[in-house]
Amino acid sequence: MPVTTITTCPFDDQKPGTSGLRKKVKHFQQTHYLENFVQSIFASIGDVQGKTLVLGGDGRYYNKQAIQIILKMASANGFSRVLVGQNGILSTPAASVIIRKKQTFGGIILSASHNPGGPDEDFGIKYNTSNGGPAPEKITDAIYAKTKEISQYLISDNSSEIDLSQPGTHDLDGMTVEIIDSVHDYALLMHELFDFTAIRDMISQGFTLCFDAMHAVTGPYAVEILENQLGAAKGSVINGIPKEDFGGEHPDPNLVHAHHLAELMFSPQSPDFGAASDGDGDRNMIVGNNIFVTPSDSLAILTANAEHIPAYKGKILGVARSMPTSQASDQVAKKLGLDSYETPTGWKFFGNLMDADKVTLCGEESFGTGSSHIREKDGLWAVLFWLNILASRKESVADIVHKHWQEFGRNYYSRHDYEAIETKAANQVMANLREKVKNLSNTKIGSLTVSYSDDFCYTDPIDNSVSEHQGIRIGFTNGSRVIFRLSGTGTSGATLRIYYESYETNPDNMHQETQQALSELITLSVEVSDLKALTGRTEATVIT
Ligand code: G16
Repeated sequence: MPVTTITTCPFDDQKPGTSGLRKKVKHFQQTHYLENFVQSIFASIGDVQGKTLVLGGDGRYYNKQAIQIILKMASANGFSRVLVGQNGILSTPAASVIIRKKQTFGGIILSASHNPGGPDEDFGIKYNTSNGGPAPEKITDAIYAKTKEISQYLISDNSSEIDLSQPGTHDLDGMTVEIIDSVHDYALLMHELFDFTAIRDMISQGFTLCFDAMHAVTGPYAVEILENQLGAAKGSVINGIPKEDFGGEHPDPNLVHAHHLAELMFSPQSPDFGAASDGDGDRNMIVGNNIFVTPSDSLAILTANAEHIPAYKGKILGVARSMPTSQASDQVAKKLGLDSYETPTGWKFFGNLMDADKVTLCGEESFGTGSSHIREKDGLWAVLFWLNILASRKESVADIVHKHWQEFGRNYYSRHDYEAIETKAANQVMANLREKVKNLSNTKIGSLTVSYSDDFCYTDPIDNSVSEHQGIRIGFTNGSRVIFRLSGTGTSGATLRIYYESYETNPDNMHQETQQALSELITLSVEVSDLKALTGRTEATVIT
């Protein structure tokens, strides 16, 4: 086998963040940069000899080149087979489906998710283990340790490129490369989980929808499932062709970046249902005619309505949310007698709970919702879950949400992001807060009394692993919360995220404007954190 051993030196910035390693494309294109990280993955996941790997990405700029490099390295490191999505395309949830279905050793997903793409934008890489989920911290820590001591990597010196454009099988120095249909296995699983007949009937009776794929990976999946299989009118999927630069836009499904969809849903021309997904297809935004469903509410509503979905009826083992996600799902769990869990930010923390049959549904405020059908969040799955509920309840999105609030109370929720802050200043904000919260309990801030405040530390109930410094929490006696944390996915400077939540049970107060309802918390958060003095910032960059 023509294996070449290349001598290299460590880079000091290859610590995986919340979801793998994300950097600018040009950073990844530095000599040996990608290769060092890939070799560090292979060195950290056990014996790869004779094993099968899944490989694909969200189609962003540099996806195809990276795939050719990784194939040559997989071959040189001893993998026997790699399953690659056609044209290098695999949404993150589809990769998780394939890893699980084909029982592969693991998978490499190339994506910077909701971050912009293009030669001057972002690229990313992460490893998922055999359960189909993002590698847990013990593996990402091991990968990072390897990146700091790497001195060589292995790569095939075969100069030919594998044709990714057609399904088929190729040989790469004794390793089989199988180019597979990117959509097939995923669509099959969705068909097993949801009542396609009921959804198709609803659509044939005039129900209308708009799905914004944001020029990203979900386009082909959404066209196949929503238009071809469920009968939505042609053109119901917009921006459905994946582009390497996502059309120059930011493929992040929220009211700011999916504003065309938002404008449509709040106009007289609104269809009955709107949704969007992100760069790699794991996030979702749900919008009804004149109503935006917060991701936290969406998780709570899916949990409360699981009985409408045959595959989930009577089968919800528990529900988990990340710490900054609103407590709306806790209210549902309490009423339904389900266990609920609070984990740090990042999907990797849900995997252990699902593998141990503790939870079925989970979600994050950052437009991520999913279930134990895979080990990733799943944008289109959430859309189909909603469509199935709508087909079963025969009510509008707005009616379902309003009735939910009446029954469980409303958790007003918003996140304010302060992007590209100087890293030193952002670290100072967090360091000061860490000291401050030690002495806040029982004190009054404005009209509110602090009930608890801490730096969130999580002990995994399954393997007892401990994750510290997962965000500063200030909880008040009336159920409100303010949370501060630094993003682990950004690529320039630091992003400070401040999360706000208040809980309302009085039906007369359930229809306030969100920022208004949270205004006291917003003001006090800026004061408590000395934000202006330390960062010079007075306004959030993005509010979701
Ligand atoms: C952000 C979100 C997290 C999410 C993570 C990865 O992380 O806040 O909730 O788990 O992105 O999501 P994706 O894979 O869709 O990018 P952070 O650390 O930037 O807050």
